[in-house]
Amino acid sequence: MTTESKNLIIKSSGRRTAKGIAIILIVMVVGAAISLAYKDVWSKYPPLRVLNQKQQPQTPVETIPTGEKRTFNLVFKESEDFTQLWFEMDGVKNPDIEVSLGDEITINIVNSGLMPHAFGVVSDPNDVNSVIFNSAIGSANKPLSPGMSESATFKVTKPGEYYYICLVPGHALQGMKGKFIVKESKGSAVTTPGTGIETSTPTSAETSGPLIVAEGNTLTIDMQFKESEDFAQLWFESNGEKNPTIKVKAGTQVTINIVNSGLMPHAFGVVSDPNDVNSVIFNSAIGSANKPLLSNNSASTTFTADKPGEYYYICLVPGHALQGMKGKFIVE
Ligand SMILES: [Cu+2]
Repeated sequence: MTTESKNLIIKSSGRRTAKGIAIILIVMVVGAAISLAYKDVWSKYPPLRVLNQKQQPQTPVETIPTGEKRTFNLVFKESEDFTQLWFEMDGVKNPDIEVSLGDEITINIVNSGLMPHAFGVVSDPNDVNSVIFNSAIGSANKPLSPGMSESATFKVTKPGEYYYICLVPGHALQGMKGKFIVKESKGSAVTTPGTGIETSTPTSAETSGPLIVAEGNTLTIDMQFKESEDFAQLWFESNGEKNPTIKVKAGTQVTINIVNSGLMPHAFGVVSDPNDVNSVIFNSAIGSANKPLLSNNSASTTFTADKPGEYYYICLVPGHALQGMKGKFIVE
C-alpha cells in the first residue's frame, strides 16, 4: 500500500460522531412532535385506498352491446295425453333464456309432438299477437306441423323481461312458456330450468256423440266449448251431449250460438278437412286461430249449408280438434 492511498481514508473523530447522533435525534423528536400534533388527521380520514373505492359508482356500468351471436336449440314437446306441453332445451323444460341487448339470436326449433305449434317471443304471454323482435316461427293459423323444424334469427333491441311461448292459443296455458330475459349490460347467455305445468292423469276421451237433426229448413244449436280440468279433453257440448253429429238438408240455414265455458281460447268452424283449420266452408266460422273466442265469451254464426257432403265442425285453434273438439256435420 502506498502513502497516497493511505491518506485517502477518511477517519471519523469522536466529536463528529456525536454531532451525527444529535442530528438524527433532533429529526426523530421533531417528527414525533408533528405526528402527535396532527393525530386527529390520521384517525379522522380513511386511507386513500378506501376513499378510491367509495368514489366508484354504485350502479352497474353500462356497456355497449356487442351484438354477440347466440343460438338456442329448442324442441316442442307434448305428454302422450296432451295434458302437458312444453319447450325443451338440452333436456331442460322451459329454461329461462337470458341474453344481452343487441345480441343476435338464432332459434332452431323442432316439432317433436303430434300437434301443430308455433314459436314467438312475446311481451304478454296471454296474447299470441304480442310477438316482439320479429321473432316468430310460424303463427297461430300457420303453425309448424309435427315432425317439421324451422329457424328464426332476430336481434334483441329492447331490454326487459319477456316470454317465449307457443303461438297456438291455449298452448302457453298448457305449459309452453318460458322466460326470455334481455339484459341491459353484457352478460353471458344463461339458461336455468323453468317450471312446467304439472297436471293429473286424464281419463280416456269419449268420441262418438248423439245426433242433432234439422226438422225444418232452419236449425239453431246452443253449444259450449268445454275442457276437462287438466286440459286433456276438449269437446263441444250441446244439451249435455258431447260432440253431437249434426245432420241437415242442403239449403238449411244453421245458427250456432256458442259459449266458451273453458279457460282456453277456442274458435268454431265447419270444415271440409278436420286436420286443416283453414278449410272452413259455408262461411261458418266463429273467431279464428289467431282471433279465438276467449274464456267466458259467447258468439253466434248463421250460415246456409248449401252443399251436400260429410263435413266436420271443429275448434279452429290448431290441435284442439285432435284433442277432441270435433263433431260430424252432414249435409244431405
Ligand atoms: Cu279450441
